Amino acid sequence: LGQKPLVLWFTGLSGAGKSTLANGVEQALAGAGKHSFLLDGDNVRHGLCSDLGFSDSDRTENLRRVGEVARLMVDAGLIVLAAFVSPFASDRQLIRERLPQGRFFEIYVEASLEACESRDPKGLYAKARRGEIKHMTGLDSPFEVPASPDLVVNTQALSPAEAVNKVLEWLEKEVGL
Ligand code: GGZ
Repeated sequence: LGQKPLVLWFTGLSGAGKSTLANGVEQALAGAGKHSFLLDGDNVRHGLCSDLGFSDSDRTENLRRVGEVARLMVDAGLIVLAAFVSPFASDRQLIRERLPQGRFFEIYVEASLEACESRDPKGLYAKARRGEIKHMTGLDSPFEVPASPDLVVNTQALSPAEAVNKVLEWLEKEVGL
């Protein structure tokens, strides 16, 4: 295939821009003839994980399944882009450990809770503030900021196009993709 199979794991608050960024990177990789696959809450939580909600233990199980799928896809030679809130460091660490050395890269998509809440593309923060949904990450459910991510992309400081370029430049320079 002429490409290095690996997982790019995008973690961050809801509304931080994980899906937008991962989508942009996928488009660019496809344009360069690289075969990648995007996994995110939208395609996974309706099927593979449709039995799971947002309690701590359901999130852990969601991410365990996604991690196993990502591992199978890496075995098949793909570049996997995974965009999940993945709020717990232990869940992210477990996925890293289940992959061959040097095949898992953690990208922290950084934006303040205030910024994410003001974007609120799906109205989830507003719903949570009204008490209509529970366990909203950043409000009544924690987010553990990555202690040593492979890359940080701040979506308040960068435009969507700049954010994609930051990932692409890093991929070329540090990952050798
Ligand atoms: C966080 C929630 C919640 C709660 C629904 N907390 O911004 P989105 O909408 O499109 O992405 C979020 C997605 C989170 O699913 P994940 O599978 O990524 O979560 S985890 O990794 O923690 O398992 C958000 C929406 O689902 N959503 N309720 N309570 N995000």
